[in-house]
This record gives sequence, structure tokens and C-alpha cells, in this order.
Amino acid sequence: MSLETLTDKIIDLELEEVLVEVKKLIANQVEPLEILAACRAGMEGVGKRFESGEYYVADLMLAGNIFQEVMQILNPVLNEGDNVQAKSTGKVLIATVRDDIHDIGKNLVKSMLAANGFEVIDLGVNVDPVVICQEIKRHNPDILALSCLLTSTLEGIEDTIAEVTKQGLREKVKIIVGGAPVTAKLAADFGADAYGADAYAAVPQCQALLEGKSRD
Ligand code: B12
Repeated sequence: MSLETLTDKIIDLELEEVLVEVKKLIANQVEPLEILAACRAGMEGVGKRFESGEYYVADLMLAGNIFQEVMQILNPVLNEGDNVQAKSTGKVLIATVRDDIHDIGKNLVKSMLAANGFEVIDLGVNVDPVVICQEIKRHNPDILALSCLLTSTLEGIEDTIAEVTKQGLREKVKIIVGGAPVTAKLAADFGADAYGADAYAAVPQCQALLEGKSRD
């Protein structure tokens, strides 16, 4: 049993065997972050099979379900330990952008932020820029976190930031963006304040945003 086996079992969509592997790895004290990285590598492998025509959308759905079942087991393990702080460090509003229904990465970011003391309000998936602005006015968050998984929905990030600016809210909220097609350069081009490559990067990035931000 190994992390490579776990990645391969995910690529092959073997739900039962994946869960057995994850439990064995946890029992053998393998770092939960390494287990998670192996799972994400598996999801990339599934994506490649989809690109090559070997897998269909139904297979992507199955992969999503497998990942979610893995997270049921991993979340409690990930949330124990030194990363957990008792106090709330700030309020984050999180959403997947318009026309995009991928939420596994967003949910992981949400869990990591919550485990590190942030209050997280989740607006769900396929959220229109206008709705995001309404929710900013309603909740007055310190940070807006946007997730995007499709190249075709990247403009949802750009449009959301434009709408936030148009509605005069840009000075009130810091913006962090992430997701598979997002890069640090794109984030900067879109006018975001920060970019996070994964859920772990999201925590220090959001902490830094809070430190650099003076609320009125
Ligand atoms: C599972 C999956 C689905 C599931 C999603 C289920 C769900 N509940 O989310 C379903 C079946 C719904 C789906 C649908 C589609 N999908 Co899909 N999907 C995937 C797959 C295999 C895994 C995604 C995933 O969950 N990864 C695991 C998580 C943990 O990783 P992550 O999302 O990248 O998130 C991490 C980081 O990116 C980051 N992060 C994410 N968000 C944020 C936000 C912030 C603020 C920060 C800081 C960080 C951050 O942190 C996360 C955790 O570490 C990917 C393949 C891949 N390589 O990702 C394709 C993929 C994203 N899908 C793809 C496609 C094409 C589609 C469809 C268009 C297919 C179709 N023809 O219908 C539809 C689009 C539906 C829509 N309108 O959104 C393509 C996108 C290609 C592109 N460049 O645009 C991919 C890349 C597959 C491929 N290689 O072709 N999909």
C-alpha cells in the first residue's frame, strides 16, 4: 500500500479500494496532507482520461463523489493538530464563480479556513457577480474568496471583481482567487489581492490579507 496506489485507485475510480487505502494510510500515520495530495493527483489523472476521451462526464461525477467520501474520512484528521486556532481571525465570503459548478476545491478551502479560525460564509456554486455584491453588503466580509475550475468561467472572476468595483465595494473587501486554471499572473491581471494554489496556501494568504487590511 502506498500513496501511488491510492492515486492509481482514484484514477481507476475504485471507490471501495480508495477508501480502504485511505484508512490504511491514516492508520500508518502517513501525513494527511500527503494523502490529500495523492488524491488530487488522482483527480488530475481522471481529468486526463476525460480529455483523452476514455472517460465521460459520468466518470467525472463519480470521481467527485469518491473525493467527497475521502474527505469525510480525512477532514477530522486534517483538522486536528497545530493548524487549528480557537479564535476567529476574520470573515470570508466564498463562492464558485458564475456558470461553474465545481465545488470540491472550494469546500476544501472553506474547511481549511474554518479549521484555522475564520468564519466562512459559503454562497455555493454558479454565483452571479450581482448576487456576490448583495452578499458582501449583507455580511460585510473581510475577504471574498472566488473559486474557478473551468477556463471558460475565468471571466466570472474578472466580471465579479468589476462588479464589486462598480458597486463601490472594492475598498471594503480583499479578494483572493484560486482553482485549476487560475495562476498568480491571472489573479494579478484580474485585479485580485491574492492567489492561492491550494487550500493550504489559502490560509496564510488570507491571514496576510487581514494583517494588511485596516477595516473602517
Ligand atoms: C470532479 C470534476 C467534475 C465534477 C465536479 C463535481 C463537484 N462537486 O465539484 C463534475 C462532473 C460536475 C464536472 C463537470 C464538468 N467538468 Co469537471 N472536473 C472534475 C475533475 C476531475 C476534478 C476537480 C476536483 O474536484 N479536483 C480536486 C480538488 C481538490 O482540486 P481543485 O478543484 O483544483 O481545488 C484545489 C485548488 O485548485 C485550490 N482552489 C480551488 N478553488 C480555490 C479558491 C481559492 C480562493 C483558493 C485560494 C484556492 C482554490 O485549492 C483546492 C484544494 O487544494 C477535474 C480535473 C482536474 N484536473 O481538476 C475536471 C475538470 C475541471 N472539468 C472539466 C470539464 C471540461 C468539465 C465539464 C465542462 C464537462 C462537460 N462536458 O460537461 C463540466 C462543467 C460543469 C460546470 N458548468 O461547471 C475540465 C476543465 C477544462 C478546462 N480547462 O476548462 C477538467 C480540468 C477535466 C479535464 N482535464 O478536461 N467536473
